[in-house]
Formats: sequence, structure tokens, C-alpha cells
Amino acid sequence: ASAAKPLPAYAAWKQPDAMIVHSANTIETRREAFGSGVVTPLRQLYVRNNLPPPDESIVADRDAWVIEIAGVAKPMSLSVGQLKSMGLQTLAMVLQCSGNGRGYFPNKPSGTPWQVGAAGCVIWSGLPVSVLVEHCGGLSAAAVYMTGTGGEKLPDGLDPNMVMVERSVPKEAMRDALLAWELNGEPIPLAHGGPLRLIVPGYTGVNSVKYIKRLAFTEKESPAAIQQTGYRLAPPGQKGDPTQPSVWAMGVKSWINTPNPAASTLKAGRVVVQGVAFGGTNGIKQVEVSTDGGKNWRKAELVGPDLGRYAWRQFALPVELAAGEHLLVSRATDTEGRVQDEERPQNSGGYINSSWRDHGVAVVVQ
Ligand code: MSS
Repeated sequence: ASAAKPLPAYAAWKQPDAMIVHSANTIETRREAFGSGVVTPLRQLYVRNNLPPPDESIVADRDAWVIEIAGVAKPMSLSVGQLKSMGLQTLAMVLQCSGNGRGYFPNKPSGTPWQVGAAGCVIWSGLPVSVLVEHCGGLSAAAVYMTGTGGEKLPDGLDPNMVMVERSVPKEAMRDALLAWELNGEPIPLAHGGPLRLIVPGYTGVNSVKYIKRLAFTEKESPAAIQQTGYRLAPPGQKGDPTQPSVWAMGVKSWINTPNPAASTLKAGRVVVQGVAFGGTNGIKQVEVSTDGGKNWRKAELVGPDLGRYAWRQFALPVELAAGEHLLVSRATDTEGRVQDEERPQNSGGYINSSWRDHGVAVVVQ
């Protein structure tokens, strides 16, 4: 086996044995490191950057960071210090990379082969975008999308549209969106988008733009490649293009974290099957567990605090396992009755894999 890659400097404070370092910009939480608390500790939270993060100096004076607001009746620029005087909301949310679960696509799409760990359930505090919009006199009549621009310094000599992180989501997504300055009760670390991050709850990670420097309500989607051709559900073998669906809202998903063969060998007898389940923009109604690869199902118990519709729920089911091989799987249902898919959605980017079959855990009991 090749030696584990070290954590990059900007994320050196992460817990090394909890993480899989795919590259300096793609760092995954190990399945066995999720633990059994509902909130993912920051030292265990995954990191994904499309561009290298800006210099640490941008978080030296957090309140001085300025964001430009456009596509509203009264466009303006506001500092984080000013935003803090305008309102406050806190929400728990599953932050999940669009490509989480890509590692289970058999055709190996290009991109990081994430397993389950490009996700976490975290708590953001900041100003509701709806309050900000009201402060700015309301949306411009032409607004269709909410477009956020990342504050990275772009490499010289390249067409900005090819590299910049600028994402558009339907303007309706502003309903519970935040401009956040705090994560799990701390100023947002640079690695996770401090000093200011757009939070679009229920949508995949790429839509929550870090170090946001501009929020615009636009008539058209961003011209950036990351919007036009990236993060599109392209049929297998095809390139992304703007006619295909954009990767926006997340689907119903669950997976088992323990038992996990990577962490321990199992003795016959009672084990508690535990994991997490979330519904994207909806809460979770129930989770079923199967120890025979989906032939028979039993309802698990939802445990721990319910932190709201955008958070994940933990589930647990004690089962008796006999010696032999077992395929443990879980299947979630959201509050609107949508059931987690059995199969992955085939697409060339390896996005939004919510397949319960792919996320099963094979255990050998002695
Ligand atoms: N933002 C910015 N500005 N930049 C970048 O790069 N990335 C994305 C988001 N945001 C970016 C941003 C992605 S892609 C993701 S996932 C996320 O972020 C992550 O987060 P964290 O905090 O974890 O790192 Mo996929 O869909």
C-alpha cells in the first residue's frame, strides 16, 4: 500500500486518523470516524476545494470582509460586521459533496472516488438571505437565480469563466439560505469558507459558496464553466452541457457507519447497526435496515436530537448476527414519502449517488 498523504497546511488541524487525504483539495471522513453524535466535529469534517483556498490572511480581520449584493432594488456592499448587526439565524444542515458516493460507480468516472465521507452534519449561524434581500429593497424584477461568487484569487492569464467558483441556484432556494460566519459555534475556518459563506440548505455542497464576495439575483445562470458544464447530470459517456439538469437539491439517502469491517472483526451475537439518514430538503420519516442485502427489512429506531429538516437523523437497530457473511443495508423514507433509491443514477460525472445497494456494508462474522 502507498503511504498515506499528509494533510495540507490549511487543514493541518484536522484529525489525521479520521481522514482519507485524496489530494490537497479533497479530504474525506473515514466511515468509521463519524462516531455516534449527530453533529460532525470540525476536526472530522471533509474538505473539498475546486481551487486552492485563498491565503489565511483573509480571516485575520473577519468583520472587515466585504460582500457585494446585486440584483436587488438597492444594490450595496456590506461588511461582515454590518451583516452581524442585521439579523441572526442558526440551522443544522447536511453538507454533502455532489460527488459523494462516486467511488461506488463501477465505470470509475473521473473525479474523487469518495465513498460516504464527503458529507457531515454541521451547524451554521449567520444572516438569513431573506432578511438581507428585504434590507436591499427586494429582488429585482428580472431575478430568476441566486448566484454566489467565491472569493478566490484567480490564476493570471486564464479566462475567469474557466476557473472561478460561481454557482447559481433557483431563487426559491433563498428561502432558508444564510450568509454564515459561524460553523459549529466557531468562526468558520478558512478551509470551510470563512470569513463568510453562502449556505443553501438541502442542496449539494458545491452550491454553498465559500469566502463569498458577491451575491447576485440574476436573470441567467452564471457563465462560469462550473455552472454551465460542470455539475450537470450528463448521460454516461457524454460531456456536461447547460441543457442537462444541474446538480442542485439532494435526494433521500442513508448509510450504515457501524458495524464496519474496516474498524473491527465481528463475533456472532448482538450488534447495533447504526447510521445516518437525511432527505435533502425534507426531514426523515423512517429508516429500515436489512441484514440480508435487501430481502427482508426491519424498521430502525431514530435516535438522538432532531435538528430539523436539513439535518441528518441517526438511526439504530440491534440485530443478532450468526457466523457467516451478511450484507447490511439501510433505506430511508422522507417526510413526503419519497423512498431512497435502490440504484445509482447513471451519469458521467458520478454525481448524487444515493443508492442504498451501493452503500451496503459487507461483514464477515466469526
Ligand atoms: N466554494 C468556493 N469558493 N470554492 C470551492 O472550491 N467547493 C465547493 C463548495 N464551495 C468550493 C466552494 C464544493 S464542490 C464542495 S463539496 C463544498 O464547498 C465543500 O465544503 P467543505 O466545507 O466541506 O470543504 Mo462538491 O459538490
